[in-house]
Amino acid sequence: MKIKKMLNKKMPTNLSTQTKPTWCPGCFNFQILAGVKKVLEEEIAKGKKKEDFAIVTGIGCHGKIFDYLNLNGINTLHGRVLPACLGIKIGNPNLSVLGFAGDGDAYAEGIEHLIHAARYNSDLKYIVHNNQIFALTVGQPTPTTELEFKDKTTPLGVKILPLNPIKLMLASGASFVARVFADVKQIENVLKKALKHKGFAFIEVLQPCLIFHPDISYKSKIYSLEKTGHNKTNFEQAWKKAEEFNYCLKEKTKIPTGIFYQKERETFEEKFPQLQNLKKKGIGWKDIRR
Ligand SMILES: Cc1ncc(C[n+]2csc(CCOP(=O)(O)OP(=O)(O)O)c2C)c(N)n1
Ligand SMILES: [Mg+2]
Repeated sequence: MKIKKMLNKKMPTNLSTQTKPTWCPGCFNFQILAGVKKVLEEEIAKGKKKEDFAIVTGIGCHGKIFDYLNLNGINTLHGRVLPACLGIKIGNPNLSVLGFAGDGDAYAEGIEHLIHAARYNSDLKYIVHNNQIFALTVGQPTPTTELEFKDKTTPLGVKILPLNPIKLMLASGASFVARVFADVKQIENVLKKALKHKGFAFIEVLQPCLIFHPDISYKSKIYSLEKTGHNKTNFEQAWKKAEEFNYCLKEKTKIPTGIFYQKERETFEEKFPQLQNLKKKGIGWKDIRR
């Protein structure tokens, strides 16, 4: 009787793998991994199956998360996380698809996909590990590196104002736009809401790179939008909040975190009846080919 009770009780599924992480000790990627794992393990404990999820990662330090999460997916080409996510979603719209990209991946090589993913509003969750640097290739500036940052490839310092991805996402029609600091609790909180959101959810994670972009003063500069009574359905308010941080850290900089904007609208999948049929039947691409 006792054993039966134990078997009936849903145990949280462990999404860990045997692979030993090769991230630097103390890397903020560990925080992202822990937050994502916790949320997905909870989803599985509540009744979802491991097979209901698919992950896609890019190339870079962030991309190693693929090896540390025991889930199906693709470790794709640099900059091509979103097309791979969309392909998986079209193939099987019943899957919950999560993409992980670096800032180089998302805002340099893959920027064109990001704009269209926001427009399409496919039901994908996209997490950008923004350490403001191409970390795996040892620290060259990306489109969100701050002014005057110097490295061997840019000895005179960055002279071009960084891209503001929050504004880009708002302007491109994203239905869920958020930013968090790389802290387990913040990631958990926003990812849970993103999973409930029907449509494209963009989550930028501000993440110091301890080796090539080690400024950790973010932590003292961030504040929670939720606590200021921010109205996330108000586009103008979201835009104003997005303008507060231009990705250059100064003494008085304040960085808003949390959900800037959320408004559901028809998804990419809803626009296509053939995808709706697949969804109802609960089948994937293998079944269509038969
Ligand atoms: C098409 C292509 N261009 C360049 C590279 C070289 N490359 C590998 S990792 C990397 C840096 C990745 O930076 P980012 O996406 O920010 O990830 P991070 O390492 O910072 O997590 C680059 C440029 C590549 N693998 N493929
Ligand atoms: Mg990076």
